[in-house]
Amino acid sequence: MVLNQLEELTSRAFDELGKVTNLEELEAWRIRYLGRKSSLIQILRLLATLPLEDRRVAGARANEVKKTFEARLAEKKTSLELAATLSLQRESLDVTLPGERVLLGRLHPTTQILDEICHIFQDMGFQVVEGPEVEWEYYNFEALNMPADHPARDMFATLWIDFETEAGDRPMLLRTHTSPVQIRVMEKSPPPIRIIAPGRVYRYEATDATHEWMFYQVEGLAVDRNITLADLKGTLFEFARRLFGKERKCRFRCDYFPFVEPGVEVAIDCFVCGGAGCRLCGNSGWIEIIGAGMVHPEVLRRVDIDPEVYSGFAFGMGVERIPILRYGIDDIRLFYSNDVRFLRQF
Ligand code: 2U9
Repeated sequence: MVLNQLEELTSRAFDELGKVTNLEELEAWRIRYLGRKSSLIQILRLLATLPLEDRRVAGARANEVKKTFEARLAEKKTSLELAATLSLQRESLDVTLPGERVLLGRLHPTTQILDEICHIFQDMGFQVVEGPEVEWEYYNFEALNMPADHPARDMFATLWIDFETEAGDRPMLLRTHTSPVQIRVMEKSPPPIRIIAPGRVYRYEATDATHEWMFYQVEGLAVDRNITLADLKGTLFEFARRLFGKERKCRFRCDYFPFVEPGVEVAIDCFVCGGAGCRLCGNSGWIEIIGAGMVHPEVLRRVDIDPEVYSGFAFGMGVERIPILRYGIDDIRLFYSNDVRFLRQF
Protein backbone atom coordinates (compact mmCIF):
# COMPACT_ATOMS: atom_id res chain seq x y z
CA MET A 1 0.00 0.00 0.00
CA VAL A 2 2.68 2.50 1.07
CA LEU A 3 4.91 1.23 -1.73
CA ASN A 4 2.15 1.95 -4.24
CA GLN A 5 1.73 5.44 -2.85
CA LEU A 6 5.48 6.02 -3.17
CA GLU A 7 5.53 4.88 -6.83
CA GLU A 8 2.59 7.11 -7.70
CA LEU A 9 4.21 10.06 -5.92
CA THR A 10 7.52 9.51 -7.72
CA SER A 11 5.94 9.42 -11.14
CA ARG A 12 3.86 12.59 -10.44
CA ALA A 13 6.90 14.44 -9.04
CA PHE A 14 9.11 13.61 -12.05
CA ASP A 15 6.35 14.58 -14.41
CA GLU A 16 5.97 18.01 -12.80
CA LEU A 17 9.73 18.52 -12.50
CA GLY A 18 9.97 18.07 -16.26
CA LYS A 19 7.65 21.05 -16.73
CA VAL A 20 9.61 23.37 -14.42
CA THR A 21 11.23 26.20 -16.43
CA ASN A 22 12.63 28.59 -13.80
CA LEU A 23 13.98 28.77 -10.26
CA GLU A 24 10.70 30.05 -8.73
CA GLU A 25 8.80 27.07 -10.11
CA LEU A 26 11.57 24.80 -8.85
CA GLU A 27 11.21 26.18 -5.28
CA ALA A 28 7.46 25.57 -5.44
CA TRP A 29 8.19 22.00 -6.58
CA ARG A 30 10.62 21.53 -3.65
CA ILE A 31 7.99 22.67 -1.13
CA ARG A 32 5.38 20.42 -2.76
CA TYR A 33 7.49 17.23 -2.78
CA LEU A 34 10.14 17.69 -0.05
CA GLY A 35 8.60 20.33 2.26
CA ARG A 36 7.44 19.65 5.84
CA LYS A 37 3.84 19.29 4.70
CA SER A 38 4.65 17.17 1.62
CA SER A 39 3.15 13.68 1.11
CA LEU A 40 6.61 12.13 1.27
CA ILE A 41 7.37 13.51 4.76
CA GLN A 42 3.92 12.44 5.94
CA ILE A 43 4.57 8.92 4.65
CA LEU A 44 7.91 8.86 6.51
CA ARG A 45 6.11 9.88 9.73
CA LEU A 46 3.47 7.19 9.15
CA LEU A 47 6.14 4.46 9.01
CA ALA A 48 6.37 4.35 12.83
CA THR A 49 2.85 2.93 12.99
CA LEU A 50 3.58 0.00 10.63
CA PRO A 51 4.50 -3.53 11.69
CA LEU A 52 8.31 -4.00 11.83
CA GLU A 53 8.76 -6.00 8.59
CA ASP A 54 6.62 -3.56 6.53
CA ARG A 55 8.37 -0.61 8.17
CA ARG A 56 11.82 -1.91 7.07
CA VAL A 57 10.86 -2.37 3.38
CA ALA A 58 8.71 0.79 3.09
CA GLY A 59 11.24 2.86 5.08
CA ALA A 60 14.09 1.83 2.80
CA ARG A 61 12.03 2.69 -0.28
CA ALA A 62 10.81 6.01 1.17
CA ASN A 63 14.38 7.06 1.98
CA GLU A 64 15.45 6.06 -1.54
CA VAL A 65 12.66 8.20 -3.00
CA LYS A 66 13.66 11.15 -0.78
CA LYS A 67 17.32 10.88 -1.95
CA THR A 68 16.26 10.66 -5.59
CA PHE A 69 14.04 13.76 -5.18
CA GLU A 70 16.93 15.66 -3.57
CA ALA A 71 19.35 14.58 -6.30
CA ARG A 72 16.93 15.53 -9.09
CA LEU A 73 16.28 18.88 -7.38
CA ALA A 74 20.00 19.68 -7.25
CA GLU A 75 20.47 18.60 -10.89
CA LYS A 76 17.59 20.76 -12.10
CA LYS A 77 18.80 23.73 -10.05
CA THR A 78 22.25 23.57 -11.66
CA SER A 79 20.86 23.35 -15.17
CA LEU A 80 18.39 26.24 -14.61
CA GLU A 81 21.12 28.44 -13.13
CA LEU A 82 23.40 27.70 -16.09
CA ALA A 83 20.66 28.54 -18.57
CA ALA A 84 19.93 31.79 -16.74
CA THR A 85 23.61 32.80 -16.83
CA LEU A 86 23.87 32.01 -20.54
CA SER A 87 20.81 34.01 -21.39
CA LEU A 88 22.13 36.94 -19.32
CA GLN A 89 25.40 36.72 -21.19
CA ARG A 90 23.57 36.76 -24.48
CA GLU A 91 21.48 39.76 -23.52
CA SER A 92 24.29 41.72 -21.92
CA LEU A 93 25.48 44.83 -23.72
CA ASP A 94 29.11 45.88 -23.73
CA VAL A 95 28.80 49.65 -23.97
CA THR A 96 32.55 50.02 -24.46
CA LEU A 97 32.48 48.24 -27.85
CA PRO A 98 32.67 50.50 -30.92
CA GLY A 99 29.25 51.07 -32.57
CA GLU A 100 28.21 49.52 -35.87
CA ARG A 101 28.11 52.06 -38.68
CA VAL A 102 24.64 52.48 -40.24
CA LEU A 103 25.00 52.57 -44.00
CA LEU A 104 22.58 55.01 -45.61
CA GLY A 105 21.42 54.44 -49.16
CA ARG A 106 21.65 57.26 -51.65
CA LEU A 107 20.55 58.11 -55.17
CA HIS A 108 22.74 56.90 -58.01
CA PRO A 109 24.76 59.77 -59.56
CA THR A 110 22.89 59.29 -62.86
CA THR A 111 19.54 59.61 -61.06
CA GLN A 112 20.71 62.77 -59.30
CA ILE A 113 21.74 64.48 -62.56
CA LEU A 114 18.66 63.19 -64.35
CA ASP A 115 16.47 64.81 -61.66
CA GLU A 116 18.41 68.06 -61.97
CA ILE A 117 18.02 68.13 -65.78
CA CYS A 118 14.31 67.27 -65.62
CA HIS A 119 13.65 70.01 -63.03
CA ILE A 120 15.28 72.68 -65.18
CA PHE A 121 13.13 71.78 -68.20
CA GLN A 122 10.00 71.33 -66.07
CA ASP A 123 10.55 74.89 -64.80
CA MET A 124 10.48 75.99 -68.44
CA GLY A 125 7.14 74.24 -69.07
CA PHE A 126 8.28 70.88 -70.47
CA GLN A 127 6.51 67.67 -69.46
CA VAL A 128 8.42 64.45 -68.72
CA VAL A 129 7.40 61.46 -70.87
CA GLU A 130 8.72 57.90 -70.88
CA GLY A 131 8.48 55.06 -73.39
CA PRO A 132 9.56 51.47 -74.08
CA GLU A 133 13.24 50.47 -74.27
CA VAL A 134 12.44 47.60 -76.66
CA GLU A 135 11.19 49.35 -79.78
CA TRP A 136 9.99 48.74 -83.28
CA GLU A 137 12.57 49.51 -85.96
CA TYR A 138 9.96 51.89 -87.35
CA TYR A 139 9.96 54.24 -84.32
CA ASN A 140 13.73 54.15 -83.85
CA PHE A 141 14.71 54.72 -87.50
CA GLU A 142 12.04 54.95 -90.20
CA ALA A 143 9.90 57.59 -88.48
CA LEU A 144 13.04 59.61 -87.83
CA ASN A 145 13.85 59.94 -91.50
CA MET A 146 16.22 56.96 -91.63
CA PRO A 147 14.83 54.33 -94.02
CA ALA A 148 16.53 50.90 -94.19
CA ASP A 149 19.31 51.89 -96.57
CA HIS A 150 20.07 55.28 -94.98
CA PRO A 151 23.82 55.70 -94.31
CA ALA A 152 23.08 57.65 -91.08
CA ARG A 153 21.99 54.34 -89.48
CA ASP A 154 25.73 53.71 -89.11
CA MET A 155 25.76 56.46 -86.46
CA PHE A 156 23.65 54.20 -84.25
CA ALA A 157 25.26 50.76 -83.81
CA THR A 158 22.15 48.72 -83.02
CA LEU A 159 21.32 45.78 -80.76
CA TRP A 160 18.58 43.87 -82.59
CA ILE A 161 16.06 41.67 -80.83
CA ASP A 162 16.66 38.14 -82.06
CA PHE A 163 13.26 36.47 -81.85
CA GLU A 164 10.22 35.99 -84.03
CA THR A 165 7.96 38.89 -83.11
CA GLU A 166 4.21 38.51 -83.14
CA ALA A 167 4.11 40.75 -86.17
CA GLY A 168 6.69 38.49 -87.82
CA ASP A 169 8.30 40.81 -90.29
CA ARG A 170 8.36 43.91 -88.04
CA PRO A 171 11.87 43.93 -86.57
CA MET A 172 12.49 45.06 -82.99
CA LEU A 173 15.57 46.51 -81.33
CA LEU A 174 16.84 48.12 -78.14
CA ARG A 175 16.25 51.82 -78.75
CA THR A 176 19.46 53.65 -79.71
CA HIS A 177 18.01 57.00 -78.57
CA THR A 178 14.87 58.16 -76.78
CA SER A 179 13.55 59.86 -79.95
CA PRO A 180 10.88 57.12 -80.47
CA VAL A 181 9.15 58.52 -77.36
CA GLN A 182 8.71 61.88 -79.12
CA ILE A 183 7.35 60.17 -82.24
CA ARG A 184 4.78 58.31 -80.10
CA VAL A 185 3.70 61.58 -78.44
CA MET A 186 3.34 63.41 -81.78
CA GLU A 187 1.28 60.49 -83.17
CA LYS A 188 -1.17 60.79 -80.29
CA SER A 189 -1.37 64.46 -79.37
CA PRO A 190 -1.64 67.53 -81.58
CA PRO A 191 0.64 70.58 -81.03
CA PRO A 192 1.45 72.53 -78.92
CA ILE A 193 3.99 70.02 -77.58
CA ARG A 194 6.71 70.66 -74.97
CA ILE A 195 8.19 67.40 -73.73
CA ILE A 196 11.40 65.84 -72.54
CA ALA A 197 12.12 62.10 -72.71
CA PRO A 198 14.67 60.74 -70.24
CA GLY A 199 15.75 57.09 -70.20
CA ARG A 200 18.14 54.29 -71.04
CA VAL A 201 19.45 53.81 -74.56
CA TYR A 202 21.57 51.01 -76.02
CA ARG A 203 24.40 50.80 -78.53
CA TYR A 204 26.21 47.78 -79.99
CA GLU A 205 29.65 48.97 -78.91
CA ALA A 206 32.78 47.58 -77.31
CA THR A 207 33.08 49.30 -73.94
CA ASP A 208 36.03 51.45 -72.99
CA ALA A 209 36.64 54.50 -70.80
CA THR A 210 34.42 56.69 -73.02
CA HIS A 211 31.86 54.15 -74.33
CA GLU A 212 29.17 52.08 -72.65
CA TRP A 213 26.69 49.80 -74.39
CA MET A 214 23.94 51.24 -72.18
CA PHE A 215 23.69 54.86 -71.08
CA TYR A 216 21.07 57.50 -70.31
CA GLN A 217 19.83 60.28 -72.54
CA VAL A 218 17.51 63.20 -72.15
CA GLU A 219 15.90 64.36 -75.36
CA GLY A 220 13.49 67.23 -75.77
CA LEU A 221 10.91 68.38 -78.29
CA ALA A 222 8.86 71.54 -78.77
CA VAL A 223 6.32 71.73 -81.61
CA ASP A 224 4.05 74.69 -82.18
CA ARG A 225 3.24 77.46 -84.65
CA ASN A 226 6.18 79.82 -85.23
CA ILE A 227 8.86 77.86 -83.37
CA THR A 228 12.23 79.09 -84.63
CA LEU A 229 15.91 78.42 -84.12
CA ALA A 230 15.89 81.42 -81.75
CA ASP A 231 13.55 79.48 -79.41
CA LEU A 232 15.94 76.54 -79.52
CA LYS A 233 18.86 78.83 -78.79
CA GLY A 234 17.14 80.61 -75.89
CA THR A 235 15.97 77.37 -74.29
CA LEU A 236 19.31 75.57 -74.50
CA PHE A 237 21.37 78.61 -73.43
CA GLU A 238 19.16 78.97 -70.38
CA PHE A 239 19.49 75.26 -69.65
CA ALA A 240 23.31 75.27 -70.00
CA ARG A 241 23.62 78.24 -67.65
CA ARG A 242 21.28 76.73 -65.05
CA LEU A 243 23.34 73.53 -65.10
CA PHE A 244 26.90 74.89 -65.37
CA GLY A 245 26.65 78.43 -63.94
CA LYS A 246 25.18 81.70 -65.18
CA GLU A 247 28.56 83.10 -66.24
CA ARG A 248 28.89 80.36 -68.93
CA LYS A 249 29.23 81.34 -72.60
CA CYS A 250 27.50 79.15 -75.20
CA ARG A 251 28.48 78.39 -78.76
CA PHE A 252 26.33 77.05 -81.61
CA ARG A 253 27.89 75.31 -84.60
CA CYS A 254 26.44 73.39 -87.54
CA ASP A 255 26.15 69.63 -87.21
CA TYR A 256 24.30 66.85 -88.98
CA PHE A 257 21.55 64.55 -87.70
CA PRO A 258 19.09 62.99 -90.15
CA PHE A 259 16.03 63.97 -88.06
CA VAL A 260 16.75 67.72 -87.88
CA GLU A 261 17.41 70.47 -90.40
CA PRO A 262 19.43 72.50 -89.68
CA GLY A 263 21.31 70.51 -87.04
CA VAL A 264 23.49 72.16 -84.42
CA GLU A 265 25.93 71.27 -81.71
CA VAL A 266 25.85 73.30 -78.49
CA ALA A 267 29.04 73.89 -76.50
CA ILE A 268 29.83 75.84 -73.34
CA ASP A 269 33.13 77.58 -72.60
CA CYS A 270 35.32 75.32 -70.48
CA PHE A 271 34.55 75.86 -66.77
CA VAL A 272 38.00 74.62 -65.78
CA CYS A 273 40.23 76.88 -67.90
CA GLY A 274 37.65 79.54 -68.80
CA GLY A 275 38.39 79.05 -72.50
CA ALA A 276 42.19 79.19 -72.40
CA GLY A 277 42.54 75.47 -73.15
CA CYS A 278 43.14 72.51 -70.83
CA ARG A 279 42.94 68.72 -70.63
CA LEU A 280 39.17 68.70 -69.98
CA CYS A 281 38.29 70.65 -73.13
CA GLY A 282 41.03 69.09 -75.25
CA ASN A 283 42.72 72.50 -75.52
CA SER A 284 39.83 73.89 -77.54
CA GLY A 285 38.36 76.02 -74.73
CA TRP A 286 34.87 74.58 -75.53
CA ILE A 287 32.95 71.55 -74.29
CA GLU A 288 30.14 70.06 -76.39
CA ILE A 289 27.16 69.07 -74.31
CA ILE A 290 24.08 68.96 -76.54
CA GLY A 291 23.06 68.03 -80.09
CA ALA A 292 19.98 69.75 -81.47
CA GLY A 293 18.14 71.20 -84.45
CA MET A 294 14.86 72.10 -86.08
CA VAL A 295 12.67 68.99 -86.52
CA HIS A 296 12.99 67.76 -90.11
CA PRO A 297 9.78 68.49 -92.11
CA GLU A 298 9.75 64.85 -93.22
CA VAL A 299 9.57 63.72 -89.56
CA LEU A 300 6.58 66.02 -88.95
CA ARG A 301 4.83 64.86 -92.13
CA ARG A 302 5.09 61.18 -91.09
CA VAL A 303 3.12 61.87 -87.91
CA ASP A 304 0.53 63.94 -89.75
CA ILE A 305 1.69 67.32 -88.52
CA ASP A 306 1.71 69.84 -91.39
CA PRO A 307 5.22 71.35 -91.64
CA GLU A 308 3.71 74.35 -93.44
CA VAL A 309 1.72 75.21 -90.31
CA TYR A 310 3.90 73.87 -87.51
CA SER A 311 7.60 73.77 -86.78
CA GLY A 312 9.60 72.39 -83.90
CA PHE A 313 12.98 72.12 -82.27
CA ALA A 314 14.54 69.02 -80.74
CA PHE A 315 17.66 68.28 -78.75
CA GLY A 316 19.47 65.39 -77.14
CA MET A 317 22.20 64.89 -74.58
CA GLY A 318 24.06 62.09 -72.84
CA VAL A 319 23.34 62.20 -69.09
CA GLU A 320 26.55 60.59 -67.75
CA ARG A 321 28.58 63.16 -69.66
CA ILE A 322 27.42 65.84 -67.21
CA PRO A 323 28.88 64.29 -63.99
CA ILE A 324 31.90 63.08 -66.00
CA LEU A 325 32.68 66.72 -66.86
CA ARG A 326 31.59 68.21 -63.54
CA TYR A 327 33.52 65.84 -61.28
CA GLY A 328 36.36 64.89 -63.65
CA ILE A 329 35.40 61.18 -63.80
CA ASP A 330 37.77 59.43 -66.18
CA ASP A 331 35.86 56.23 -66.97
CA ILE A 332 32.15 55.93 -67.90
CA ARG A 333 32.21 52.22 -66.93
CA LEU A 334 32.35 53.26 -63.25
CA PHE A 335 28.68 54.27 -63.45
CA TYR A 336 27.24 50.79 -63.91
CA SER A 337 29.83 48.47 -62.37
CA ASN A 338 28.23 48.93 -58.92
CA ASP A 339 31.39 49.62 -56.96
CA VAL A 340 30.13 51.33 -53.78
CA ARG A 341 33.51 53.05 -53.30
CA PHE A 342 32.62 55.05 -56.42
CA LEU A 343 28.88 55.39 -55.81
CA ARG A 344 29.09 56.58 -52.20
CA GLN A 345 31.07 59.66 -53.28
CA PHE A 346 27.95 61.32 -54.70
C1 2U9 B 1 12.37 63.87 -82.93
C2 2U9 B 1 12.97 64.76 -83.78
C3 2U9 B 1 14.28 65.13 -83.55
C4 2U9 B 1 16.89 64.77 -81.11
C5 2U9 B 1 18.31 65.13 -81.29
C6 2U9 B 1 20.53 65.10 -81.08
C7 2U9 B 1 20.38 66.07 -82.01
C8 2U9 B 1 21.82 64.62 -80.55
C9 2U9 B 1 23.01 63.09 -79.15
C10 2U9 B 1 23.65 63.85 -78.08
C11 2U9 B 1 24.62 62.95 -77.40
C12 2U9 B 1 22.69 61.77 -78.57
O1 2U9 B 1 23.46 61.04 -76.23
S1 2U9 B 1 23.96 61.40 -77.47
O2 2U9 B 1 24.82 60.45 -78.12
N1 2U9 B 1 21.80 63.64 -79.68
O3 2U9 B 1 22.85 65.12 -80.92
N2 2U9 B 1 19.34 64.56 -80.66
S2 2U9 B 1 18.77 66.29 -82.33
O4 2U9 B 1 16.22 65.03 -82.26
C13 2U9 B 1 14.96 64.62 -82.47
C14 2U9 B 1 14.34 63.74 -81.63
C15 2U9 B 1 13.05 63.37 -81.87
C16 2U9 B 1 10.96 63.43 -83.19
